[in-house]
Amino acid sequence: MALGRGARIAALATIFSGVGGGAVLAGQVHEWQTGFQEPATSIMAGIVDFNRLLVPIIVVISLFVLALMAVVVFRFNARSNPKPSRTSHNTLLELAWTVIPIIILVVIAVPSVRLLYLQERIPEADMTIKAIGHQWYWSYEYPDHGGFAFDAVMKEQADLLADEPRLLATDNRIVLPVDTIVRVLITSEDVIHAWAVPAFGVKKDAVPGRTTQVWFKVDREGVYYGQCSELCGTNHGFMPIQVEVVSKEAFAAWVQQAQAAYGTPTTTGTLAQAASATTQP
Ligand SMILES: [Cu+2]
Repeated sequence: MALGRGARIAALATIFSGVGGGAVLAGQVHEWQTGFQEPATSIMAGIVDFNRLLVPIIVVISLFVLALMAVVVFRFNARSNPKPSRTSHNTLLELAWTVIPIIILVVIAVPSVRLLYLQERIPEADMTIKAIGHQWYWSYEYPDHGGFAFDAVMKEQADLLADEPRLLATDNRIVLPVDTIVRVLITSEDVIHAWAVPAFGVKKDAVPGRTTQVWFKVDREGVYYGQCSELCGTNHGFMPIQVEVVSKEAFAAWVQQAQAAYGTPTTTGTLAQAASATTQP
């Protein structure tokens, strides 16, 4: 589909305006994006930094190997090198091609394992929510706030608010407080899904019969979007995740409203949902 001139200029403006122009778009993809979304957690900032370390190393190694192959192809083919050398050992060279790769791997492994440790070691959480995957929507429970629960189904295009992106907005959004360590328990009631929010640097499989977990502490308020990231069936692409991060006061006010709106549940409700979900073909 051809973009109008206005849209193209807007897209370019977005690319070059960086953080400032991204303010509205924080937490979601934008046109012509090639890199990561702007990080909203320290973990995602760590992932961006690690990527910055890794890409130059990969590029240099790839170019070096390409250059070696070019030398072999052009200088040592049968025509340009009819009498091949019969050298079979070179201690210095053998030492170098063992030690240098080890050093490179250590340089990569240390920050990599450190980052993995920070991701996987769940700190003492200030609050916990539960995300449950269904074909094809997510439902959420707030066990620390009276245990209310709700479904989050993707909005049709006609229902979108002005600032909401297509295929990413949901009818009910998760609301969370800023600067709070949130633990998300993740499971599924039918097939394997995955709960992923790129700006938070989290992605974890939702496996039926198991509970997995992620944590994050969001630095700034805003609306963040994610998607199911495990092929889970026909509507896999239509079960987005929308998280609104607000001040602690606004969150407390929202909890009041949510408890009234979504009620207190609902072991029965959840079981009923489970039954209906599993009877689907
Ligand atoms: Cu899914």
